[in-house]
Amino acid sequence: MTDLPPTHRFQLLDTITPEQQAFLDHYGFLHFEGVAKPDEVDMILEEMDQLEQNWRQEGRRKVNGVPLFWGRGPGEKTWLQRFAFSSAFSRRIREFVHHSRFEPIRTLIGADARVGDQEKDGVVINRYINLPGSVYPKLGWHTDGLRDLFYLKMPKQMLNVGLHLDDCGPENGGLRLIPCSHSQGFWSMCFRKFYFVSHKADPKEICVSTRRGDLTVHDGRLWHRVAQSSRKGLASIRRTMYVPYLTGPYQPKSETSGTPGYHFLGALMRRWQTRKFRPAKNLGV
Ligand SMILES: O=C(O)CCC(=O)C(=O)O
Ligand SMILES: [Fe+2]
Repeated sequence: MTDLPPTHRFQLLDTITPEQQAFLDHYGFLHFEGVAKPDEVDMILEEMDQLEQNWRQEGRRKVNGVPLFWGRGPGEKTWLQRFAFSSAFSRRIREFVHHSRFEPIRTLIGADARVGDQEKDGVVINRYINLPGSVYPKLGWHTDGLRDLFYLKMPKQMLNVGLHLDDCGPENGGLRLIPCSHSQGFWSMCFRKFYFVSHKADPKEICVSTRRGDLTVHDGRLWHRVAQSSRKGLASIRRTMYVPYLTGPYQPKSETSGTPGYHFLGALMRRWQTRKFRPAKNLGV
């Protein structure tokens, strides 16, 4: 149990404190303030621009079998809205995600946990924008654990670690989650919401208002969504970087790896979402 309200923000120290552990056990998530410094966030944003430029030149649609989400952005060019395996292609991002300050987060997941630079979807960077043609203005209700089923595994307890690269208050959409929903059992995890299709606000949800550089950790069984911004265009940009910490056998992906099943579902849904807007053939997957 914890006496703290679900909107409480912690400082990341050398270890996870008993208070932080109790908060995570109870609510299913933790929010740490100012974990990345402003120049580190700038560095990640620069690396993203470089990766986008390289992949656009190569005409890349997938990395290690995982689709890149090309959509429309503020300019004329197609705009990359989901970067997979970013740390495998950027030395500076790789060095950052392996920094010793994340040790308490890593050991929270397991004494032998590792950053999955080459596994699952790698270190993913999401770039949301609200404008016509955006393939990623929002993300419907889901738990991250159920994705494991597509990897033909029962969902294990897993924690999802996200670095927030923009200031984002409720008016800009952002992360909404239902505190304590991680402990409601398998039935609720499967059927409480219509996976990825439902976007409706829940009376029990809270908005995770973030500042640039904040870190959140959420239990993979927790129900969450990303709300659409009430702003339009450039002012609605929201960027997040998710770092997979994995345990168990090492299962690296390569360019010959197949596309995970849930990405076919996602591609269909993005097409549906952007059906009225088809400016170029090379959008989507
Ligand atoms: O962008 C976010 O904060 C959440 C993204 C998310 O839930 C996901 O990719 O599974
Ligand atoms: Fe998620």
